[in-house]
Amino acid sequence: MIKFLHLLLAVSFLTIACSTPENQTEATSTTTTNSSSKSQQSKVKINLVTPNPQETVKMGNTQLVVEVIDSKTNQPVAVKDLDVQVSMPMEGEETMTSMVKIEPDSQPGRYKVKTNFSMQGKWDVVAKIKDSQRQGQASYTFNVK
Ligand SMILES: [Cu+2]
Repeated sequence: MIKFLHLLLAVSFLTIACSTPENQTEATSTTTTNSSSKSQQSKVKINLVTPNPQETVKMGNTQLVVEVIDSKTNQPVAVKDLDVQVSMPMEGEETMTSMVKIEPDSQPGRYKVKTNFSMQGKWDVVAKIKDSQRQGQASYTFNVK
């Protein structure tokens, strides 16, 4: 819907072209049978700290906070490379994506994710760790009003 609006948004909100995530498959393989060089990798969870998914998220600039938790110790852990993709699937059009800026929060293992929900509707946020020693992925959906 609203092609003109999208055009405008593409210009003013740093919206970048649709990028299909190259690998959506989550690592579900068992770590015990991993014969590759990845045997030193440990799994992490990426939890959403704020906002509460039940909360109403408003259109525009927003900040999410995520926390990376080591699955073994259940403790927050700082990671080298957290990647977050923010997108809105559009019917009959290319998926909208938004730029993301990630900054460490005050506590180790917590990260501020700054982005822009440039339109009302459902936005998908996919967080991924690219750290060579840790592996994890999480996705959240926000119903932006
Ligand atoms: Cu849209």
